[in-house]
Amino acid sequence: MADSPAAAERRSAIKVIPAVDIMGGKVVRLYRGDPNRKTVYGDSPAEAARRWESEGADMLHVVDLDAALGSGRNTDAVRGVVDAVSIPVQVAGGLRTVRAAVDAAEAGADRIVVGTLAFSDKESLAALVRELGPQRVVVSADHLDGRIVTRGWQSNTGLDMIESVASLYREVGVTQYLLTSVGRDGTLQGPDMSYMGRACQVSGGIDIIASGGISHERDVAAVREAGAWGVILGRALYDGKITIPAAKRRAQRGPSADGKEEEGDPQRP
Ligand code: AMZ
Repeated sequence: MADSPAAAERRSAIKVIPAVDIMGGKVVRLYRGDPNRKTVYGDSPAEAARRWESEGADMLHVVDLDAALGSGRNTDAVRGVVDAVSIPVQVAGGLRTVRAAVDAAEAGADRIVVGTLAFSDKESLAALVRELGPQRVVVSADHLDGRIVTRGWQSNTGLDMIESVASLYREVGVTQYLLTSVGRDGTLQGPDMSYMGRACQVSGGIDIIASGGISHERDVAAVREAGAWGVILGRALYDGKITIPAAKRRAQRGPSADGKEEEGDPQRP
């Protein structure tokens, strides 16, 4: 579907969004969401958040992994991130009731990300959208080969991801989506362009944040070209394979950004 001029303008530079995933109070990355394949990157989520802000991040994506997996909560650490930075922060993981999500918003989260609630309780999702407004509610469409997974990615709902996004847009008025390719997450294999592109085609009225597999700045240009509104940087950022300034350059549309695209691009392994 063609963008309106306003939507095209809005999409001129996509948002570069580092992830701060928290487990046991520490900053971690998982491999394909597997809690047994965890890399610890630091003891202080707030410190990581301040670093990404100082390097130019547009906003932050904070995930309470223990809450998403049902193994605890990192409420203070999440609050520490929200309080540490002045850029917008979206908070994810374990927000499974309207009350919990609204509480997180009232504690300072600019946007609330819900996965399990969105795909198990449409009424509550609608209530949340009414309460906070569509700009502050992000549905996490985490998928394995196009099927929605929930509950820390341990449960495959069998729901078709593209159809689900389309129906939540039409029926509930959700306009913000995080699209995580679970099979790519933490693998540095590059984004899943096929599902990404299809999700971006659902409607010009929705914003898609691409997540999972981003390994190089050229991946940022690829998801931008597919129509994404934003991109999550995870393991590649923590491993130093990508920097925020480089990602931001590729996040811009236009010849000056694209003209440099081939410079120094190593082959992905
Ligand atoms: O890595 C995982 N196993 C994982 C993860 N990163 N499981 C869930 N999540 C994230 C989702 C989403 O942002 O990408 O947690 C959020 C969803 O949590 P919930 O509790 O709303 O389903």
